[in-house]
Amino acid sequence: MRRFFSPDQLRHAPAQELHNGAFTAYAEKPARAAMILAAIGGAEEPEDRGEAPIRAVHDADYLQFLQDAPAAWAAAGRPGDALPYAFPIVGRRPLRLDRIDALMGRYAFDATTPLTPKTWASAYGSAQSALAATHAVLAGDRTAFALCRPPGHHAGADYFGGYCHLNVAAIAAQAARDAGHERVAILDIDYHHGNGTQDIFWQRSDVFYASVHADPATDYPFYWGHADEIGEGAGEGATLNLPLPHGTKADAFRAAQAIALDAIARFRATFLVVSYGADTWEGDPISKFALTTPDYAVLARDIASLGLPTAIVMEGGYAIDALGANVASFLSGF
Ligand code: SP5
Ligand code: ZN
Repeated sequence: MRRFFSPDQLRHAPAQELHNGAFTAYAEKPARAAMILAAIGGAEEPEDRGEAPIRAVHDADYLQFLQDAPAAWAAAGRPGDALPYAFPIVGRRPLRLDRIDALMGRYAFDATTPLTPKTWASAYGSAQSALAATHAVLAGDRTAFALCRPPGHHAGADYFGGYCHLNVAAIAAQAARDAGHERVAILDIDYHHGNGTQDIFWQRSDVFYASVHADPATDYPFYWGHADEIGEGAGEGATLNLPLPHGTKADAFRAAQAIALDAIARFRATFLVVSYGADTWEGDPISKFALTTPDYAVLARDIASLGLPTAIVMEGGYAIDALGANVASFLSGF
């Protein structure tokens, strides 16, 4: 299987994140990618396909903000990484504001995801890796893997958060649509619900979004991913949420994934994007499921049995020492 990764993806390295009211080490660190690369035997550098396929998913003003915000933060005299602290939840309307703190709150949905001067280069490289894997599959490969880091599934068309800036799964799915696949599915098996991916395709009938994740009643991102969220308008029925409780092991996870795969088959998708997170692993430091390393090969075989051309993009997974083995196990099942 071809694998893609750009060295630019190592450059985003925030010092700290706000976690439960205190600053702790940033969990989504560059070493994650290094560990995966070592375990899968390296990766090819993606071709640069430019901003157009990113603009097909994200708003132009948001992309400009991601590129400009770190310099504006520094110009305001701030020494560290950029973090928001005020959000337009009440009385939201399209104001044109210039102060960096107003912009940070406008484009962030949480305060866990610092921006640095290198963030754009890394997020851009992550998107190019997703596009390279997608195009490898469009050109005839059965599957391809994009080592996306930073991850993407919490980022919406005009917002960042949850360690995500550009929604690499959505960019991949849209690229498959634009290449002629009329019905595309995204299977999201990261521990967390992919709120950004869901929002991007919420009202669309051409991209099916199915997610197996920790119940948002107990877990981040809380406000999305409940079982009654099924899409709206033309998109009604094209979103499927399968929340699971703390302690979930392979059998229950596999059964939920089977429901998602069955729905994807009934949707008659001709192209599949998998958002793969290894944060469902039993030893993950920020999660509470109990999958084992060999379980990922079983899940992958079930996905492969759909028989669809499949682009796999990396999402979360924070147990650094086990991350390489978990990803290698998953890829071995295809
Ligand atoms: C892509 C993905 O898996 N994003 C997960 C975002 C979860 N953010 C909320 C939990 C924050 C936990 N912070 C742990 C800090 C350890 N130093
Ligand atoms: Zn996650």
